[in-house]
Amino acid sequence: MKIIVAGGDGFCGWPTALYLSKQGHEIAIIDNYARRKIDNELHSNSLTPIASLEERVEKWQEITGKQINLYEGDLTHYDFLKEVLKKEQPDAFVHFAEQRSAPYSMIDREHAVYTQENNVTGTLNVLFGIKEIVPDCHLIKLGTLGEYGTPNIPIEEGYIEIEHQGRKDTLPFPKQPGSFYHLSKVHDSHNIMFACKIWGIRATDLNQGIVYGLETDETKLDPVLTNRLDYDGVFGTALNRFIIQATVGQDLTVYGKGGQTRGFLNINDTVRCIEIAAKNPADHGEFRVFNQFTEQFSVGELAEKVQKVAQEEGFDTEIAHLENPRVELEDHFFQAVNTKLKDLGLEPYLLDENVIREILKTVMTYKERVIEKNILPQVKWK
Ligand code: NAD
Ligand code: USQ
Repeated sequence: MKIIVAGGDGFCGWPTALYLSKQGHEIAIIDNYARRKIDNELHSNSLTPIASLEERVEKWQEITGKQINLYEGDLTHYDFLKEVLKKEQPDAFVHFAEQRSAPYSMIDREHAVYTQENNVTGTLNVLFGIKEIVPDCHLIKLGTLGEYGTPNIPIEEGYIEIEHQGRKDTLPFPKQPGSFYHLSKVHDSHNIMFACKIWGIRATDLNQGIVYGLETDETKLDPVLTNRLDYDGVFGTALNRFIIQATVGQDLTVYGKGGQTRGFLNINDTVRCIEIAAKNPADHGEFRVFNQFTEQFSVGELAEKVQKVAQEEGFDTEIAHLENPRVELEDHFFQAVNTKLKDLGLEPYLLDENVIREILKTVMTYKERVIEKNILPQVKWK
């Protein structure tokens, strides 16, 4: 298949591009390097040193003989996007290219506006581009499990059957997102659903949980192929962040009570889920939703798991319950359905102590790169 990976310089996109290339698909990456620029803005860095995208792609070709086409540009620039679509004629468009940090979107008005303009406009352009240039192309869009929030009922995959005043219908599952970033994904989902209905576009919305880990078989082939890894209070995510905190001797930062429960998956499952979606495209006019996570944990539970492994490895690791910078439930019901990807063949990598230990050993080799003052959360929701 010919597949465009938009956001292919990022944490999920880079290993996905390599994995799909290894499986024999023809890959083109679009990226505007916004994430690297945000590192400069925040005076932060990836824990791992990351080569330029040109160097990464050259190294991949040197090792495997496989070519990945590169397009430096912004999805919000429609003329640029149209040219790429005309040239590549993709069968699938994998869309990772968004501002993905909830805290970044909550810094101030400018950051909220940037997040929603970047994400919503980029996705609208992709929809119009598919309609005008490649109407058979399957859009595989990264949404987020947080679109649903934390309702007091089980979360279905996209739709729920409702009986109301004696009548029944299957309707989109209610959305109660917890940041301007998560809201941007809800707006995207609505726009995609509408475009499928009116133009017959085929789309899969992957409501992905929090991704942990960093390396895949492909990124491990050479240091130039190493993936980025975020740990700071703005882009670092639970679990990866806890593991890195343990290696530099900082307390694990559980916000509030720590009963916040989320869906999680290993980066090795992210790349496989994308291939499964690509190989099993949605029908024309179908807006298909998969909940892309493999297990659910509370952040308190994760901190305890990391503490145990870190202590076994000789670290003196404590858990700190910080005042929660976010507005969210800290103790709640959470039960989300995740059967559709498994029905299509996903065999999950589950989290155990050895997985945590392996990530911990990898991150230990880079711990001198940690800018410690960036670890504590600075952005508040209120
Ligand atoms: P990331 O920030 O590491 O990568 C995103 C990439 O997209 C970056 O390289 C950035 O430069 C690029 N980009 C952003 N806006 C762009 C634009 N307008 N035009 C072109 N390129 C642009 O993020 P990630 O962690 O790899 O996440 C990828 C996607 O998966 C995001 O949409 C995110 O919302 C979603 N997701 C991520 C996680 C996670 O835990 N990391 C979980 C669920 C969903
Ligand atoms: N949390 C802590 N301590 C920390 C960091 C986070 O207790 O040091 C808590 C947060 O308060 C929150 C939960 O852990 O309750 C998750 O926070 P996170 O920063 O790990 O993840 P989140 O902000 O939800 O965003 C991440 C990605 C985003 C993706 C989302 C999937 O950055 O791109 O969409 O995970 S989900 O959470 O399922 O919506």
